[in-house]
Amino acid sequence: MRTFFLTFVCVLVLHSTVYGGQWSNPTCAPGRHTIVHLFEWKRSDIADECETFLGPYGYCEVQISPPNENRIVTSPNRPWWVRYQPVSYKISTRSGDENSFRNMVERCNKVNVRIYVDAVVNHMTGSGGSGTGTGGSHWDGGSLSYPGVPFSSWDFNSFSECHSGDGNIHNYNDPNEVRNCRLVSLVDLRMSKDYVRDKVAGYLNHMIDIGVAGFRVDAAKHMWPGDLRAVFGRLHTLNTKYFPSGTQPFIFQEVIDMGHEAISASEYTSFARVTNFIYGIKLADVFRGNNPAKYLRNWGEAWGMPNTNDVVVFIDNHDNQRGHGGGGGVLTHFEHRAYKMATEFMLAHPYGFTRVMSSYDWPRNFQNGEDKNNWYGPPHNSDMSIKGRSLRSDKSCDNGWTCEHKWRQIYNMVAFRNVVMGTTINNWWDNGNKAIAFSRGNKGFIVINVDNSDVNANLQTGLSQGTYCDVISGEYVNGKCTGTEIHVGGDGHAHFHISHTSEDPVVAIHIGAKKGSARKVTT
Ligand code: LAG
Ligand code: CA
Repeated sequence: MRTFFLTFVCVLVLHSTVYGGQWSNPTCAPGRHTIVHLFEWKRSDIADECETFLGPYGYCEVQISPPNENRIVTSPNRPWWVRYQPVSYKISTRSGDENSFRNMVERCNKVNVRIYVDAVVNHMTGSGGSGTGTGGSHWDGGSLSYPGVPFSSWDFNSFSECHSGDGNIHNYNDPNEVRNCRLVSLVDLRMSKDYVRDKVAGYLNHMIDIGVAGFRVDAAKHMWPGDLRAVFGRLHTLNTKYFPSGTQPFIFQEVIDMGHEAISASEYTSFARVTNFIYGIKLADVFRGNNPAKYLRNWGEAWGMPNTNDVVVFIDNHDNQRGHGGGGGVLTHFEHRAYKMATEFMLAHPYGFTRVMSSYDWPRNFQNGEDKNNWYGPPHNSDMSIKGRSLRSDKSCDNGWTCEHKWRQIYNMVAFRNVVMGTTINNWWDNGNKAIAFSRGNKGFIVINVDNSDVNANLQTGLSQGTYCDVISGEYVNGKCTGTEIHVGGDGHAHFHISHTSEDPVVAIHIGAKKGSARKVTT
């Protein structure tokens, strides 16, 4: 009897290891599978971008910079990071006011592109100082007064919750300190209080009702999983003007877990997704040629990463591309050749829910390994308003905006991912070193050469006979390939020659860019 009971319990435990929580399902329109982070963009530019580019090219959704009122810092002059210092939950920032926000949400949803909001709810401004925020609300970081919400000193963690001595976080091996003390001196909300939970949920619900489809939760590691669950439990389902009734928002939590701290990402994955920070670090190693690409054969959970349904993956984000939040070492647009390869691999591979970064340029200034200019805000006009992104004829951006999401090699792989979704990796090939290839079922095939010799090989693609357009060197338009053509024979084989000195040593083909059939960017 006892053995039976124990077995029964064990089976139950095994079965309860299900992946993907209540808020883990991406809320994309059908056939779309990738987020683009339009870091610091103006609302009106995002709306235009949804209509003219993101909709037609198959992106699922935009992660937008925090829309709520923030502190104004003029020394240094309007750094990007002030957007992570909330003053109130009024929608009013340099990116736009509530009207422009509503307009953006409506126009993007109409063309099947969703909006995910970067939610900064762990803290308010830095301690000390006072002033007026971007929406005209007063704030005082000394007396802890934020009348725009309103929050007062009762709503913040104090020395009764935080025992670090000076109130700041120092010891990342103490979960209590990480969650109840101040992150880089930012005044820490007491989320154990119902009042605070209600105010935060009220802010998120306001945006859900307008039509947003999900949230990136900033600094989630610095909040108790139970508190977050309690806030998420108060959220409305999505606006039925755009979504089936009963749809839950998609939530991914920023938990920087490199595997050597007391807090682990797994504390958060039973209810929503987490950002996978190890992912970009490991791929940087491979695509800089420091770890042979052949090892990517079992890329995914086998590399010590969380379950595929529990993560959002990315090559770089707005923090680690400039040495903040989890540090540097990742590939960025500054290292464009390896960056494109890593992004192409990410989008071709089934692991995780993918996010593409879209940045602006800044003049890096390294002194003793540290970039002294990593505070630079977005391109701006002389009155400090954010500059619009102008467009060049090849779709790329100007005015200081990098727009990685509009690089042909990247947006064509966003479509590749849509077209092959639901298939597994087959027909793996490698040269025993740094050149690899694989198919996604019988729908797509990619060859990547990180090696220092050419790939010159006849490979099994798994695809049906015909002529395919390589979507890295060009694309499929008006029935023609603007780049290289790849001929797949009746036996599924095709010949690939990829020079190791090419700027883009990659070939990718899929059934949505096969000559003679309909062009497809979604399914
Ligand atoms: C994050 N993770 O949990 C981001 O990875 C991190 O980049 C965010 O900080 C943080 N959450 C808070 O949302 C960013 C900048 C910081 C900046 C902070 C507040 O990385 O450098 O701090 O936003 O604007 C700045 C100064 C600090 C100062 C603080 C308060 O850099 O020196 O103590 O403001 O005044
Ligand atoms: Ca906290």
